[in-house]
Amino acid sequence: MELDGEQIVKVRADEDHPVSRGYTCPKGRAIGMDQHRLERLEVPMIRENGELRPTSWEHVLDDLAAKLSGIIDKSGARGVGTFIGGGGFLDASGFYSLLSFLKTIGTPSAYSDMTIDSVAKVVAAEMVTGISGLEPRADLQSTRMVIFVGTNPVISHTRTIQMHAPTAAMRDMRAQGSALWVIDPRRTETAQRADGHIAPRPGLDYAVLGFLIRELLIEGADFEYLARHAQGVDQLRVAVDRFTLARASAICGLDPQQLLDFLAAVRKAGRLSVETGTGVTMQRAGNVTQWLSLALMAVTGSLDREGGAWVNPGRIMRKDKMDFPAAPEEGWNRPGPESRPELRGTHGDYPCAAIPDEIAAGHLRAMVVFGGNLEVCLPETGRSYEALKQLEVMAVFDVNQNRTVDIATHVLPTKSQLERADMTFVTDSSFPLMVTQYTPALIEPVGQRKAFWWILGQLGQRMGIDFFPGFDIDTGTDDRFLAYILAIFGHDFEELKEKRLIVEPPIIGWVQRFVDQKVGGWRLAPGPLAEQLQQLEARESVEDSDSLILIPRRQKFHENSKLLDLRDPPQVFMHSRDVRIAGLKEGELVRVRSVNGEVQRCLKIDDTLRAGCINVPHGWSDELNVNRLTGTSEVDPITGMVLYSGLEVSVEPAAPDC
Ligand SMILES: Nc1nc2c(c(=O)[nH]1)N[C@H]1C(S)=C(S)[C@@H](COP(=O)(O)OP(=O)(O)OC[C@H]3O[C@@H](n4cnc5c(=O)[nH]c(N)nc54)[C@H](O)[C@@H]3O)O[C@H]1N2
Ligand SMILES: Nc1nc2c(c(=O)[nH]1)N[C@H]1C(S)=C(S)[C@@H](COP(=O)(O)OP(=O)(O)OC[C@H]3O[C@@H](n4cnc5c(=O)[nH]c(N)nc54)[C@H](O)[C@@H]3O)O[C@H]1N2
Ligand SMILES: [Mo]
Repeated sequence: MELDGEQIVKVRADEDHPVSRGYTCPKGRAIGMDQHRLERLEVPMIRENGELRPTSWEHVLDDLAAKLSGIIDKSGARGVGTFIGGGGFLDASGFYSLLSFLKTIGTPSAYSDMTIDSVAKVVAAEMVTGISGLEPRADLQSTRMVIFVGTNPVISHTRTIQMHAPTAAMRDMRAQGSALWVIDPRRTETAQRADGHIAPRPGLDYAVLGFLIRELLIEGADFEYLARHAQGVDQLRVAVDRFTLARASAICGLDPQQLLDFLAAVRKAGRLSVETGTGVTMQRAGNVTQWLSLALMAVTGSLDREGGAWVNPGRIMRKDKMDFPAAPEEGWNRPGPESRPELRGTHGDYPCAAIPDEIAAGHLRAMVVFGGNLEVCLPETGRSYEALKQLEVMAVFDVNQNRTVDIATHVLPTKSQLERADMTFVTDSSFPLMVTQYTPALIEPVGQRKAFWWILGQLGQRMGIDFFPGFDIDTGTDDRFLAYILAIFGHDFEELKEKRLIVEPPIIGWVQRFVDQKVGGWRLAPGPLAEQLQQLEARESVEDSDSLILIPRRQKFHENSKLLDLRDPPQVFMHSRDVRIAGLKEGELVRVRSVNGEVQRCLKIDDTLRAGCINVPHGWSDELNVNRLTGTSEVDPITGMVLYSGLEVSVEPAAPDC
């Protein structure tokens, strides 16, 4: 960062950085602009007599602590809920603090992005491997073939493969002889750089994977490996039996030759890694597709093996050194919240779809929102946003003003990324390398912003609860808090602080040992998933439907609800064929409708989309919010995940110009 006093003038890449290799993405480059936004939060605020007003830290903390304690005394701990969003996951100390808060007060009302993003991964991994949330990762140096399903890393960069320099990494991989294939109804920026692209009708990827598995189990599977390390091979064979070449190509709307070419590429590679993204986890068949992607890796003898996919145990947590039990075949799950018992909890969370009902039932009376923009990210905006307004306490910890802050009762401005010392921690097990990086604070906090850990610690003192045993918040600093977390996991902070970046070689084989010893081999056909696959057959039509199918897409200059650059306006993207059929014109204002609501945006033709699909990218607020179209009632029966991909919508003209 080039600084002029406290002003960020320029962001440049570090050419010598072993991970980024001199690359930055638009999100990183916009960090200065984000820091200096006009609408940033600088002082605490409190709602009194219906109005949100600036106040002192003393007053906001006293009031919030008294209200939270009152709710816990009267309705029990479940009355206090938490939500952690994208801004919270990036703050190592903050994330750890929120977990301590949840655990110490003992509330089950934990919500997060997990259940509106990729909870299918958590559950499918539990069922197949016994380990929750395990994400096999391509080894960029040695994987022979990478199949991207429903992910566009050239734009999104993260969450799936976490490619820090995606185009360079893909170029290097192809140069070293690895094959890159993409399954996506859109010819994405990633697909344009791959060896092959399959564009099935949305939501039917499982048929493509099912076809590959079916054929490999006839010829090309690693049978010796399966005999030693897997169970349920016969049940898997039965489950995918209906995906013959003819049927799979008909229901997916594909040329059979494409599937044969794909199969030949898979057989040639031998080992491979399947990287799935939100295009998979947000669709109706999310769990099943996730399962079959794990099964495809197992069938090719690629899971946790050289040349295939490895599993990062996290450089800080080191799951490979921990002793924990394997999840049962049905996965870990706990009862759902009382108002929506059918929405089972997963990974310590209740599904976000339950929030409006839990508030209406009076079970959820306070929400602590850490780095999440609930107005934008939750399904069925009308219902969710109105419900949040009914809360007695809506405490928002953020750095910027937005429509979630507008309805808060307490606003607690926290230090931004540049104002706090921090380290990679929460998501380190999904990195493509075993790496930890420390960064000191670069600038002083603006206004009265405080560290999240400090704010929670202060609340604890007022509530008579110690959230951080052994840590003195009165003398604490960001560095001391990081040292406190690292000590819990047996690491030395001083070493990290001095080196700034520690990279270690990948650890391969630890999951295999776990699965052999504690599970008795990969469970290739978990009962609940085989049942879901069976049920999907009823929806498999070989006819093109007349409805348009809404699918997600990330924008390059937008980071969820953060607009980074006006080059990315709020548009609806449609194929020219569909535009013609609907009698629309590019550049006009269109109204997109679903059974849940409507949204109006400007129309743009995009022939990289498969005809029949439509994109209304997420991240826009208020009238432009795509979540006006999504719902809280149709949810996945196993995970409680809402349908963000695969929704039927219609489009009509609204006005000749935007
Ligand atoms: N229809 C539809 N809905 C979706 C999606 C979709 O594709 N379609 N995507 C879903 C997915 S995958 C996700 S992850 C969610 C994302 O939903 P959110 O997690 O709500 O995502 P962001 O918009 O990134 O919100 C981050 C918030 O954190 C704040 N913030 C940024 N930095 C900091 C910080 O350092 N400290 C604090 N305290 N706050 C900070 C920002 O100002 C912002 O208000 O949305 C989900 N919702
Ligand atoms: N620039 C930018 N980067 C981001 C974000 C952002 O908002 N902007 N958000 C961040 C977050 S929170 C997340 S979770 C990640 C998400 O990262 P990704 O999962 O890579 O998200 P997308 O780039 O939307 O890619 C999803 C792809 O799925 C495809 N798709 C939709 N439906 C289907 C389907 O049924 N089958 C198949 N096979 N494909 C389908 C879409 O066409 C799209 O190309 O990105 C992160 N990075
Ligand atoms: Mo996400």
